[in-house]
Amino acid sequence: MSTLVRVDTRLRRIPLTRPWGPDVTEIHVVAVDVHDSDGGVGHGFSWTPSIGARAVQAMLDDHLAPAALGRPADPAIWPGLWEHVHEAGGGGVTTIALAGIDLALWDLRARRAGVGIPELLGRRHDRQPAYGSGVNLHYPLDDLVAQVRRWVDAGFSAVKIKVGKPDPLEDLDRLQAVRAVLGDRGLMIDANQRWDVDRAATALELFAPVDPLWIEEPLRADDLAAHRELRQRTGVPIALGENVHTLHRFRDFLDAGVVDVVQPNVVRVGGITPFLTIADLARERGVELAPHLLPELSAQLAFALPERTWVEDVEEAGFGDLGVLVAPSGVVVEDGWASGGPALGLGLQFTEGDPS
Ligand code: SMN
Ligand code: MG
Repeated sequence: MSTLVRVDTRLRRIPLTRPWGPDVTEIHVVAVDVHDSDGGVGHGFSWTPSIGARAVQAMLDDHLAPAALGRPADPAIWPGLWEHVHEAGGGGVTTIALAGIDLALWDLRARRAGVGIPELLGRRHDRQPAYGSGVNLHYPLDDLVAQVRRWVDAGFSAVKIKVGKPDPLEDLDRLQAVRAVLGDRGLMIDANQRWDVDRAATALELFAPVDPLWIEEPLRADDLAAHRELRQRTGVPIALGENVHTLHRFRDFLDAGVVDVVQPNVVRVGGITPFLTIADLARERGVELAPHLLPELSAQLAFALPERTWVEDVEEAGFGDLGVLVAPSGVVVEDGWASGGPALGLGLQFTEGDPS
């Protein structure tokens, strides 16, 4: 087995075509290249939309890269690297940074095998269903309705919009306008941790006429006790996981029986290696999995999972759409389905761009 001889990182600031909020005009990627003793190179990345990109890069440069050198160039080094940085937190900056190396090692492995990631993992689907999604709480109602029309015209069978306005009656107005455009297509709603238990229970009762498929992150993702309480007060399926960083914490939520759809973000949990373990755990517990965001990567994993898995397609947020990839990933979202995949490796190599 070859060993790691070099790890390079590069921070990229990526302007968004349309801001995700008044203060979110760009997102951040730390491109990570690993080099092994046989001259192989793997390309991975860490991603953090608005908070902590320089901290992630420092975690990689100061701690993960030095600890990785000399170890086998294989994703099996994940537990040792996690242990190494755990003092700084079991999840968060540590796992986001670790994902950069893990993804690069999977890329290297797939390139060596001469296949794309879905084939390396064992492809089981040519396509998986995709839903249209937008960071749109700040959109005026007309813009929101126009966005939902675009998704309907593009052939999506389900869409997700934000809720969590100070007045839930305003959310209800927006939801009713969206429902009128959607007909009986699926409507997921996402509160991005904005409510407490009382507000969540009240809002969900109010929203019953629009029949949401799931409520995503109704409460602070750290607060398991609050989720237990909300579970008693609503019948709306609960989705969460984009702010849960470890297998252990996913297990807590699953064992408490408070989650219907788990949504690990492959980068935030530390890469493909832990993502697959979390997917196994969800399957064991009979709970649906819907990977968070990063469609060009999440779709590749969904193609290799046994179950039908939603792929989230956030408008104007794919790396290809944002023009930062050396070559297209090969993942295509069309007529409400994700299909395709890279011919070789992960297919997500970032252009040089401006140094920070
Ligand atoms: C979301 C989170 C982070 C970045 C973009 C979008 C959102 C989602 O919560 O679930 O899509
Ligand atoms: Mg969300």
